[in-house]
Amino acid sequence: PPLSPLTITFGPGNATLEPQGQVLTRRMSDLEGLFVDGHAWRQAVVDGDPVVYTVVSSPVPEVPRELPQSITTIYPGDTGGEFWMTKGHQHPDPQGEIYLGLEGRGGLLLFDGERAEWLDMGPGTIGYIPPGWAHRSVNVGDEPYRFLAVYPGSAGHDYGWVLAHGMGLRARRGDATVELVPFGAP
Ligand code: M6P
Ligand code: ZN
Repeated sequence: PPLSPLTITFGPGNATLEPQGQVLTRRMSDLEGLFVDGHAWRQAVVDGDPVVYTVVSSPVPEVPRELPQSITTIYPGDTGGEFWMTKGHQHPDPQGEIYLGLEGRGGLLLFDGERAEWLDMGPGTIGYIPPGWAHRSVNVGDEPYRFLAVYPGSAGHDYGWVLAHGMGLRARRGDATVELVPFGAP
């Protein structure tokens, strides 16, 4: 049954949504095959398998016609110089999505199979993901990077698409700022 109208509030530090639905924790071991430096990835798994990001959802379910939301927190760090990031996905049912930056410094990497785009994200930035663009978020700062996502409940998550096609670019730790390099570069 559809949900009744409700309010949802940000928890302390914009870290959670209240009421809260599911909480997803992604550790380094969940990100196999995503960092270009596979040796650094494996070493990080052996060295404590850190939490790379969490996703806290509101109670609105991922079902057609509903409009679920979630807060993703990506912790700061890099693996082999590549900034910590989400797995990234494509929507099997191509539909748009919006991200609202809440805390920290991040980036939104978008790839449609040919063109790659990078959007700088921070508190108050709305990043728009058009239908058909795979998306990955990256923490490019020294603090947790948090954003709110709002997306159609029927959009779904295709992670295999990113493994097959890549994301066009990678975000590496540069001298002063983020360095974007071609996806296949070491
Ligand atoms: C955002 C939304 C979610 C997504 C999450 C983590 O909160 O886009 O749908 O699950 O980021 O990203 P990923 O699923 O790529 O790990
Ligand atoms: Zn999405």
